[in-house]
Amino acid sequence: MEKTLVLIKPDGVKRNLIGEIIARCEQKGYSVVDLKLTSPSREVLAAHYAEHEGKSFYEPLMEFMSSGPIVAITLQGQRVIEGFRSIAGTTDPTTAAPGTIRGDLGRDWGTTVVQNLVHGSDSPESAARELKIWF
Ligand code: IDP
Ligand code: MG
Repeated sequence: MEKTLVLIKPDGVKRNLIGEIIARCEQKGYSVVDLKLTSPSREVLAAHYAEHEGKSFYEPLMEFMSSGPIVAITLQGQRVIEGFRSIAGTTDPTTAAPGTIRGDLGRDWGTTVVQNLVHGSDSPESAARELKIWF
């Protein structure tokens, strides 16, 4: 069965949205098969966001992702990679569709890096790579 990495980013944990976000995954029909609250090292974050190294928002992103604990989840189900991206919504929470996690629960807080509550792997290759980094 397909698995994806979901992260509840530090903004989601600080805003006490862990339950709400997991509930949306479960209500969709996906199963949490592994879960931990973790404060990742710089090495873990650098590996996770290797594709963004050198971009203007890279350092703010690393700082943001180090600003508090993260919930890491292995989520399972048929087509869960695509399905979680769909319920998460697009990257920018201001314009993410209502009904999505980012669209309903997120907004622009005036920060350099977009704070958008969750991460979800974007392909089978990313999911395999990222799950190995976090679990
Ligand atoms: P995704 O999380 O929707 O897959 P990515 O392009 O992989 O988006 O970017 C990773 C994270 O970096 C985003 O979730 C967001 O927090 C941040 N980010 C992406 N693009 C920008 C940008 O243009 N400005 C500021 N922050 C960004
Ligand atoms: Mg991404």
